[in-house]
Amino acid sequence: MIKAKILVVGPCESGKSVISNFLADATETSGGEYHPTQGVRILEFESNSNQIGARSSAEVELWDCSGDQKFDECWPAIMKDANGVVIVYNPDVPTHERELDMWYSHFVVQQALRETNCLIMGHVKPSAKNLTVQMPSSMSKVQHVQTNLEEDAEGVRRDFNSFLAKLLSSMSRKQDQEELSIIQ
Ligand SMILES: Nc1nc2c(ncn2[C@@H]2O[C@H](COP(=O)(O)OP(=O)(O)O)[C@@H](O)[C@H]2O)c(=O)[nH]1
Ligand SMILES: [Mg+2]
Repeated sequence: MIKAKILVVGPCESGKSVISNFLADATETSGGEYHPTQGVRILEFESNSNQIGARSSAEVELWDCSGDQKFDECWPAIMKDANGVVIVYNPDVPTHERELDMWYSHFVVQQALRETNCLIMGHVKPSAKNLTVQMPSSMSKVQHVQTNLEEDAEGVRRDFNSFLAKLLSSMSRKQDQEELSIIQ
């Protein structure tokens, strides 16, 4: 089975750990209190979702990273061999908007990943007021979804699965090309 390493990055307290737990079906034990992630947490799960016309059965490794930039020394190790990146931010926090470019440039552009290997989640918490954020022009081609676990949890899973399906098909195309180039 194909294995995908997907990083979940973005500003502190945007909801990266909550979303990662939800996608991996891990039980939430924090009881609403905020526990900042130290460095990185790795969640593994198998995905068998049925996206039309695309293969999406895979082993997924979600790397739920800390939003604290004091861990930036670990970033090269974390990024090694990553296939995809999910950037989570809170549209209600103005500083998050300014941070987006930094996360995108470090984790996507500098890793030579393509726009299609990245998904941006504007994660809406129950108290949210501001829901629309203008993406920096450098990220205008990246898929941007709004996630709301309280009101539409299955929508979050659907968005992630359709991103995963696209990611897997691009990974298997790349694998086929590499195999072909070995034979030739
Ligand atoms: N009620 C509710 N709380 C949330 C939601 N998403 C995040 N939170 C809370 O926001 C805080 C930060 O979330 P967390 O996932 O730990 O942020 P991270 O720093 O990006 O990993 C935590 O206290 C969560 O309980 C949500 O969808 N609903
Ligand atoms: Mg966290």
